Amino acid sequence: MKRIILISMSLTFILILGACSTDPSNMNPFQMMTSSDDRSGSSMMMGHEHGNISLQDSTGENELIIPPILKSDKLEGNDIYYTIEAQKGQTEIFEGFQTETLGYNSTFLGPVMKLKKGQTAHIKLKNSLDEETTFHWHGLIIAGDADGGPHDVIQPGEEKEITFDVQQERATLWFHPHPKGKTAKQVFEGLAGLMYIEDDMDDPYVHGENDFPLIIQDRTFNDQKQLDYETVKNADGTMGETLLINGTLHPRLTVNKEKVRLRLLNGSNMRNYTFKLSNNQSFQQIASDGGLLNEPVELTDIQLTPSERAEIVIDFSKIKENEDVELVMDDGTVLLPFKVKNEENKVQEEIQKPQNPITITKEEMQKEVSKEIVLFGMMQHVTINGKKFDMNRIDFTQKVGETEVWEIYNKPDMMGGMIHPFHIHGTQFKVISINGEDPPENLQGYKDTIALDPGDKAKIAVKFEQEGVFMYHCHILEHEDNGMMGQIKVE
Ligand SMILES: [Cu+2]
Repeated sequence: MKRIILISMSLTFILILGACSTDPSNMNPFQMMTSSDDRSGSSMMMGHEHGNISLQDSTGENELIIPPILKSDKLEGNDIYYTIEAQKGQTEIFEGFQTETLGYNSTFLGPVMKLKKGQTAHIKLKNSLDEETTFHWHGLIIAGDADGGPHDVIQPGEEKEITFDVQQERATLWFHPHPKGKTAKQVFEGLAGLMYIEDDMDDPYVHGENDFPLIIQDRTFNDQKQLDYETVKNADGTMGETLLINGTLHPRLTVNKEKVRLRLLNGSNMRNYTFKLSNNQSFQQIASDGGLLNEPVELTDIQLTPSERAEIVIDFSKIKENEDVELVMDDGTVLLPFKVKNEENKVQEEIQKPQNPITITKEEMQKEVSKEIVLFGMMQHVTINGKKFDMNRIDFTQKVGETEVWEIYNKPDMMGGMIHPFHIHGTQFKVISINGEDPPENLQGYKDTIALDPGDKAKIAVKFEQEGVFMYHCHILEHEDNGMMGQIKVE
């Protein structure tokens, strides 16, 4: 194993050297090698061993911070008004230290914005940063001009209002910046918030009581406990040794002996997580990126790549007295110890299914492939269909309301390659097959991101409900910033 790593590292080195001699804008290869040495730990990637930093266990000394629900500015019938402000600030992540951070309506991360199917949302976007940014609604079905892609830049000190109809089923979505070449840095520094789409159906879970969002991120802090992105960045995705959940260092979560819903969001720049419970207890996945699955799926572990979400329900009434249970990674890294209160077991109703969960039909999923996407490369040399992102080039077109079948291929490179999470803006798609096989049950719901292992070929059924220019890209944020992105014009 060690030899393979050595060979793979020297190959990386040769590749980097070769690359740098042709492209003077690349990072200094020695800098890259030194910033990535002594990085080890569980294998998050296939092939590329460099850049892998192991994550420190959570000691559980701090109770998890629960993001507040954002108060609307106004609610008039079906019209709801919100203000989202991107701002700079200082946050006490480490006791006794002030860390320079970014946040939405706060100094770090952001609140939960709730929208209801059928509402018209009016969102005032304010940029109080000292750099340009955009406001992208990840997973939201929305027109291209309100989607917050790299075209929709808001300059420092400026504001803009967007209006859209909420037309999708209940789901856990999120929002983050998407400025060209700067997404990774701004997310790393703290810009990320949650958006819950709701409907009129009863939901037995209560935010902060037995319904908890978990924004899972890894970060590197310097000796002064600052986030110094320029020093720690990695062109294949920046990892850190410090785990933050909802911005909480060493989090723990106190729960009752009852069913608890966790809304997991992998908000990391590049790290993949396979989540499980330390006692190997199973849990139910009830929702994926785009909302509720047709049926809950019983699992003992679940992988989420950057930007993917899953809603899971854990039954804590099954925990024995004095049993320690933790949310862990597949390598045993402790992410979130649970403190189970020995209170009466509450009876909880099952969550109701949405009325109309299907918008892409089985027949539409039988169509021939009409778009082929090839993901390839590493570091600065990532491409889609052999090309780098060009804001002035439209790569594909598609008609509004028409379902097409896209084939996505993660083409291996000489070192094997790595997992690329492929994301499409402005829509929720269905996975038809992965390498010719039916997707696992928990990938049969609506998705906006699909993780592809090297060599994987997936077919997905994609329909856009709204017009405009939309991005599709790798959600390793540094790959996105390095041009692993294309544009589709929907008309
Ligand atoms: Cu990628």
